[in-house]
Amino acid sequence: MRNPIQNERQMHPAFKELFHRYPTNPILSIEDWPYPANSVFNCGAARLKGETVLLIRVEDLRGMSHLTVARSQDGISHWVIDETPTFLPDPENYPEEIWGVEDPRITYIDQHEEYYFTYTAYSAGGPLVSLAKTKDFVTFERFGAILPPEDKDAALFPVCFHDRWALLHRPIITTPTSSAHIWISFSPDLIHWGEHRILLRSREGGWWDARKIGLSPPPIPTPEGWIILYHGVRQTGGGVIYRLGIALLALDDPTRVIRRSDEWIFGPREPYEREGDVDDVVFPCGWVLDGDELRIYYGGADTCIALATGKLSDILDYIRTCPQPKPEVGKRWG
Ligand code: M1P
Repeated sequence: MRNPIQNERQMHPAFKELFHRYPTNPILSIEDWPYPANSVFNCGAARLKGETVLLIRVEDLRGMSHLTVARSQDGISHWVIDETPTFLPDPENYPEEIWGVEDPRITYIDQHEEYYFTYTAYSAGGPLVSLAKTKDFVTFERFGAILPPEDKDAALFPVCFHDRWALLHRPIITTPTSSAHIWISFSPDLIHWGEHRILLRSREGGWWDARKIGLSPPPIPTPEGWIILYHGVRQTGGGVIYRLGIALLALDDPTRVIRRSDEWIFGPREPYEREGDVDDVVFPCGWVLDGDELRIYYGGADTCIALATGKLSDILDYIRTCPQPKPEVGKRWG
């Protein structure tokens, strides 16, 4: 077994876990699939007519991804999976999808009574952010690419701020340090985006989130602010490790970071997170809030889908103890 020390550290009685893994994880894997494919992993999540709907990234046997829907009454078991791919790349009409569509993040927009989802379109020029919408996860309308490459890990806020929609995303900037940060941008119509600025930076040196960071599921509103979960990546001699951190943004001004965890709050521990097509990855793209229970659906080692649950009240208690980052004043670009 690999790295038993990490297990012991995380299981120490003084370590209060915010998220608890579902005991029979993974909840979905390729063995459940109705058609041949390589792996099923990062998925968006939504509630529709009392059901939980997952929009799941499926990697086919060529290495390219499409999205397939699975539905469940309890959000845990008895998944009904579409018999064939639900949302295939459409490179004839959307050439940016030539090498697949990946990692959807779903936001229900009350004002439009529709689900919008961002996804990574893998174009010949690199990964970029695309947008589509649906009412029922059966028929879909594409808007095409909304941000150029290289950019991914994007999600919409469900409301407008002074008549502008807001988007979190993660461009890769080529700098001497080659770090990647979470940015925020605004749009009058969900299609044309501007007012770009860095929101949250990857840290440096020995930090767990030093190599790059990216948004995980879409932001969730609470009375104390928007909760955002993000993945932080650390480069080690043995490869990369994807872990999760949390931050709180001001409710009326999401460019203002109120709190950010210093520690990661969830990381690869179980075999289905530690070993797979890409080892040591936990990668949520969707979560569902049901009362005080937050259910997080995440990809394990780019190979399966797992579930972890936490209490929103515990998460807020924890966030209140986190440091307040220095404002980004005067550092909008660099
Ligand atoms: O292999 C881990 C993840 O790597 C990429 O994520 P990011 O660009 O944010 O580091 C994506 O390919 C993601 O799908 C994958 O799970």
